[in-house]
Amino acid sequence: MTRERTQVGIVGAGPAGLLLSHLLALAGIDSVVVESRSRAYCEARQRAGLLEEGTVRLLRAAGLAGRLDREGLEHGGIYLQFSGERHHLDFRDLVGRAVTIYAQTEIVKDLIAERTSAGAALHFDVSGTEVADLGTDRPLLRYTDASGNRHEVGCDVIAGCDGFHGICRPAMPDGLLTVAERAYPYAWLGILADVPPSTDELIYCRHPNGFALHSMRSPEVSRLYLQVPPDEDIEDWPDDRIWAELRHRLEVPGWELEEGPILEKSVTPMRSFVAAPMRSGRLFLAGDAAHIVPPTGAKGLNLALADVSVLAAALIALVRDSRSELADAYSETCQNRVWRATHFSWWMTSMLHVTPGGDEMPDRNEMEAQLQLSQLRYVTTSRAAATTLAENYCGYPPLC
Ligand code: RFL
Ligand code: PHB
Repeated sequence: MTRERTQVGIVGAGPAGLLLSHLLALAGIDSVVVESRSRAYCEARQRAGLLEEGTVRLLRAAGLAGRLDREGLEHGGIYLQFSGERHHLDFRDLVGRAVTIYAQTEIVKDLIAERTSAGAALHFDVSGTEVADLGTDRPLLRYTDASGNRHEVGCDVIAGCDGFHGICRPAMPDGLLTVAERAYPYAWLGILADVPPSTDELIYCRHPNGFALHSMRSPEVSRLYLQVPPDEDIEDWPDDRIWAELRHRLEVPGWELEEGPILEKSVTPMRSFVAAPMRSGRLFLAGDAAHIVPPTGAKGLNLALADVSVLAAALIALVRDSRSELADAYSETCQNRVWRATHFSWWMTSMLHVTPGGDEMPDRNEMEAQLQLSQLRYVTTSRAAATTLAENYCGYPPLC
């Protein structure tokens, strides 16, 4: 076993762990990041695509926005579609803000490139990650590297940035965490397609067959989603069926959906999950390790990076200046934003998805449909309601 020392041990090289390592380095604090997947896997994993303005500013302030500023697509609003009509919500007019399309894969690539060129301790393909002695002021991070050598890193603090299925949340003391959770009776089938987007801004669509979303990755590549049952087998969705269903749900008179080769497809179940507190002694959780939202509000990545901006400031004060006020306030500071995003994501999800099983319960189905349509008409005709959606979609409270 090789014994080492660092100031902050970071589990997970997703957007949260990588950005934390970078922000700490800017303040002269060293960290060790361990990641169970390969670098290639982390850089290719298809996930989020939409950044709030505050997230873009955070990345810019951290010196990470060179490519984002060149390649990101700024959107001043979204389309909401229902009953065969497409309505535009203009965020610039409503709240004076915009959002940016820039894929999570690209943020991860930018961060890995920066960390690697800075000579950071960033270890991919590790196994057997463990955290121990969390109640002491010298917690331990253990892992086996890609060559099979076991390491033990003595840390001042450990940051659990290891996603929903990681090891850090389960390592919190028994009985400490309060968990709020909701699983939804549907999933998203997502595709990445080699075809220019058929829209200038994202289309969120409620259809009797279920939700559909037209998003994008670049002027050349489209990203689209369909609501499907939670246990759906991707094998039941050959490419022709996917395009036919997307055409059907997204149809409006005078508009055509361009089709192209499907580069990737997958099914993602949806859940809301919030664990608190996000800290126990010298272990801090950030991002999906502490909370998950359904993707309808495009909040998961933004929340993860917002956590990290709060956590970086708290750890700099704690580790460099021996001041604990920000660390003591960390969980509560984050939870305010987390719950706002959790509510907004649940609300958008409930307004746009169709609960399965309606054939057996036509009254319930009719009630759900009419409530959704009423809410959608309200949001697209009342400036007050549209402003509420815009303010939340663009990020509330604004990050900086
Ligand atoms: P991640 O990205 O899951 O990274 C955690 C990392 O930890 C590693 N790991 C371990 N490493 C070492 N040892 C262990 N024992 C480990 N266990 C796990 C994992 O391999 C992984 O690399 O969490 P992080 O950094 O908190 O980032 C969160 C975001 O990835 C997530 O919230 C978003 O992708 C959610 N999301 C969206 N968020 C948005 O803000 N806007 C969007 O438009 C958006 N769209 C989406 C989404 C998520 C989706 N899926 C697939 C869940 C669309 C989809 C379809
Ligand atoms: C995406 O582009 O992947 C995306 C955009 C908006 C969402 C969810 C996902 O609400």
